[in-house]
Amino acid sequence: MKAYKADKIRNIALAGHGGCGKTSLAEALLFTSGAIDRLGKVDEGTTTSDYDPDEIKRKISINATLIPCEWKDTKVNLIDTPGYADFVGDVKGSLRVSETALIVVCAVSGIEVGVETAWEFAEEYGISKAFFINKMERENADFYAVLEALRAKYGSRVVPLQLPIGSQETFKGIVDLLEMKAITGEGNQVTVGEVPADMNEAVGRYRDALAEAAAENDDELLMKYLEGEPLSGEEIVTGLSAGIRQGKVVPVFCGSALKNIGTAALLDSLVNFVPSPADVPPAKGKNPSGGDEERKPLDTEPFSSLVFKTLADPYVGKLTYFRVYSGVLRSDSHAFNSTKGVEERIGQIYFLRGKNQIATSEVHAGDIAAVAKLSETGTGDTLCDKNKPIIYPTIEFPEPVFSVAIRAKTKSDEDKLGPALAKLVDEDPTFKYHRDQETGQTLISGLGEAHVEITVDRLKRKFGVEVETEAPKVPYRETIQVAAKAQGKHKKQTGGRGQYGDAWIEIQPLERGQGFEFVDRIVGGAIPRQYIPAVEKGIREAMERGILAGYPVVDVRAILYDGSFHTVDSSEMAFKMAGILAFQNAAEKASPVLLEPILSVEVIIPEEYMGDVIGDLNGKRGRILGMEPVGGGRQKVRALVPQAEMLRYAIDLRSIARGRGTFTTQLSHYEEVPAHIAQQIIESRKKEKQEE
Ligand SMILES: Nc1nc2c(ncn2[C@@H]2O[C@H](COP(=O)(O)OP(=O)(O)OP(=O)(O)O)[C@@H](O)[C@H]2O)c(=O)[nH]1
Ligand SMILES: [Mg+2]
Repeated sequence: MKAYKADKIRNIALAGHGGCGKTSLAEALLFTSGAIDRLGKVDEGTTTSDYDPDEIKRKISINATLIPCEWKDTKVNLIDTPGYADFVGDVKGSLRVSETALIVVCAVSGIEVGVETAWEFAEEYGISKAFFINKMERENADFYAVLEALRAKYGSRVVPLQLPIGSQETFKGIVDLLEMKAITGEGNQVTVGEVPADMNEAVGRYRDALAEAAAENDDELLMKYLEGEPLSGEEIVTGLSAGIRQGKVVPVFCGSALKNIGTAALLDSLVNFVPSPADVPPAKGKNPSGGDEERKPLDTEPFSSLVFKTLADPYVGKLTYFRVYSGVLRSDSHAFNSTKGVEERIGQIYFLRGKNQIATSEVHAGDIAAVAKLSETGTGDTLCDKNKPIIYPTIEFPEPVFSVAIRAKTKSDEDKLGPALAKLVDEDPTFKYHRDQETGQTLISGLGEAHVEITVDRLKRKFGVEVETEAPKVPYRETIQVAAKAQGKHKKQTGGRGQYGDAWIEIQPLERGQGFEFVDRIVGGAIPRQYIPAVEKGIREAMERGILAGYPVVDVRAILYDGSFHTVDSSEMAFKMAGILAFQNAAEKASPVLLEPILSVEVIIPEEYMGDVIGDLNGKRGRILGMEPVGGGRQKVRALVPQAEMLRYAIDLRSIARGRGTFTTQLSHYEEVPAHIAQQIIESRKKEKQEE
């Protein structure tokens, strides 16, 4: 593949709801453009884009995949993104480096949450948008219903450039509303003919909408239009191109990815209408001293690029995908990672098509490529010319919201686990892991159940590490409610030298969050100085072991006020034992209770789900603190909810709010567990201990 210049490149991310046909469309576009000579199928695991074994197994896209094709001397860099919400990280990264979001909508299901998400991200990045209404040949496909729903939701700037000829089983092609021609047939085997007579009314209506949208982007055209003069085809094209580039016009295309109908016309439109990297404003960033910088999309500017994806390969190493904003990068050279302030050696540069790597000697401004084995560079970093550094804003990824605990199956798995997890974090910015100090579990976290499951699969497949998963443990704690005094006496006389330690303590409850306090009130040498730290050590050890269910005891003051010793038999060891016994004896009398972590939760949902969300949180023993509108018809609900009830909230919220909700949690404080629930926790903990 030759290296293209900016004005001959189109960077287009395919986004949309899960299963709307993005991958199938990408495959059809590749086939129509002649990039591949067999049309693969998602259901057979043979597409160019879904080549990853996890994707083939599940028949869904998990990773963003780069699939360039060439059409009319233009390179169309398609990036196929996943539709399933768990993998939204790659959607963000891909849209960030594209000029256009081609949002695929199912002609049967219409606007689903994945459509809304894609639209919102595209708005956030200020890039052009276009719709492709897919599955036109399917039963119940209804182009006009979907089109009007899109116009109702996103405004009259949403205009079709095409109308379907036939529908469902009779769907056979499209009418090009600009050329006023019928284009029928499969792939690039198309016939151009007259507009069918029975479509005149619809064609007239939507051509009008098109002219209106075109006129709105050009004052001269607008005058003409308002005076009732018809606009020429050329004028409409000029007005529309400008409108699409500025995001003021959102064109709608249609077809069938499965039957490969409409793809040649779509490629024509993408080449003709959506912006090239040369059509958009210069890329903005900062220089390392904090001042503003920008780069024009020209080969003559200093090199600059943004890393939007990293793939961890156990054999080849790391593969770094980057989008060039300015200048040229050559194979076997160097680049400066301005985000981290380190120089990277650049080896062979590749254009990628699915898993196929096509070596290239250079990559130009506006294009997308990949390079292997960078040592420090991660997703979101800027790579640039060391002498002209610029730092582009990094990519913001959603925080993980769902965790499971993992346990290595064997000792050898255990040894490999740490490094493997670190590599997974490199390739997936929405994945995190950490060891919970209190429960001792290793937790892995992602955006949902499927995400976490796939990560476990990846651990095994890519790094040969097998783990078992289990529910995260809640880090309960224990405390006391009233003060109590007790003696701890450790005395043993078994031949030779004996052991003797004797301590009297009082324990008192402290405020929540105060931890542990030790007070030494020994007077007159009842316990020799050197043994007092040993008593404290014993108390601390007993607190770690717990009273009721083996959870650490917190918020206690222990006062050591009396004791006795033996000149020969006393030792540090004996006084530590005395401390342990004293605490255990006192704690039993101090009305111990179980404490649980309470999370401060914020949920953002469209207004219509507010009642259900609040009802559900109440059912989870939550306390609603308040709600407030946050714009876009959405509400933020704030609540305090026990962590034990929130372990699967990512899944619950998705079903309550049909994927339209987000939430964050943060540890707030510890509170007493209600008695009946505490009883269950204590019982199950006992069982656990017996099994150990
Ligand atoms: N009838 C019909 N089915 C289609 C069409 N396009 C895709 N499909 C089917 O829809 C299913 C999902 O297609 P994909 O191409 O994997 O959809 P996707 O949008 O890439 O899905 P995700 O990557 O998981 O979000 C597959 O069974 C396809 O065969 C189409 O035009 N018509
Ligand atoms: Mg897909």
